[in-house]
Amino acid sequence: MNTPVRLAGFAAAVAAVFGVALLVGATVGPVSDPAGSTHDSDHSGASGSEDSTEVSAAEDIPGGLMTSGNGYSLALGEVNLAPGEDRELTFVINGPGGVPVTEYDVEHEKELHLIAVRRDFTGYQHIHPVLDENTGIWSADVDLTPGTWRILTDFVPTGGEPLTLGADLAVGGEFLPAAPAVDNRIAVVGDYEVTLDGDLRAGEDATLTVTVTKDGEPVTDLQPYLGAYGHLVALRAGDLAYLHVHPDGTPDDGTTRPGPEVVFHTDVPSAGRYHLYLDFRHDGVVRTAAFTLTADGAGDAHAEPGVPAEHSHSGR
Ligand SMILES: [Cu+2]
Repeated sequence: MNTPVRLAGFAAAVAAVFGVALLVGATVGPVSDPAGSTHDSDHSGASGSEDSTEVSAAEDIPGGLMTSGNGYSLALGEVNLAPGEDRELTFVINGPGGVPVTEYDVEHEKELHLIAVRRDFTGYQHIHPVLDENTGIWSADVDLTPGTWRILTDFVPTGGEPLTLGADLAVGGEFLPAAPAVDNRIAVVGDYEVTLDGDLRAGEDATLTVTVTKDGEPVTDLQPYLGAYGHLVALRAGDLAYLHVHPDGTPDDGTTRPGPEVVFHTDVPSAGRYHLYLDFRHDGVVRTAAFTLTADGAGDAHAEPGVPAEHSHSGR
């Protein structure tokens, strides 16, 4: 019962902080009324408008930025890991009422996708932890270098909405933060060279095409991985927001070719730099190609309240 109220308040707070006009639909007009927004509790009794409010509020915030959302929370077993090689990472997803979730829907062939990315983007792992269905405890072996990592969990609790929750994890040891990234459209992974074509523009649908070659020859026999010929993750520099990327076509649709090109669709919310990680499978091995792209456009509408958007460009 509290969730819709809390989300409505949160949505209003976001609107107030960022000056964003939330697309919450006509039924929730009072949210955009500054006078009554943050304390408006009328929605809790207005059955029928609650669902649209919840969904819209969730859609306006990119995934992975929050540790708790929609009544679910990510709780890491340890938030500081000692230096060493392999480590076991454990966590639970607590659901409504604080009870660990034990049932998940399968999405992209797995019940939960875990992305571990070092905050300076020098490390990335996409792994699939194992669930103890009795306790709700997930566990995975990770091999993380020293530094601060973001752990992102992408899942669908059975009966709930798709959700990506994130939490920081510190790994002990000496480390040197990497220099800021530069744009990079060509990734070399062993004998493979992968190029990325297409441009990102804030708030607009983008088509990204990756082309895989091995020893200079186009690869035409990519193997399915997670229900597609590639799996692409996009993370926003600065806050590591986790953005949805959809593959164009599936291996069994009769038209999608197994390389050398794989096409994806995405929609980034703001201008600025993004890090993209492509997992692809060939000769039975999954490899990861990393790219960096800068989105242009007027997507930095999240300027300070009352400050004209032009002012945010004064440093350029
Ligand atoms: Cu996965």
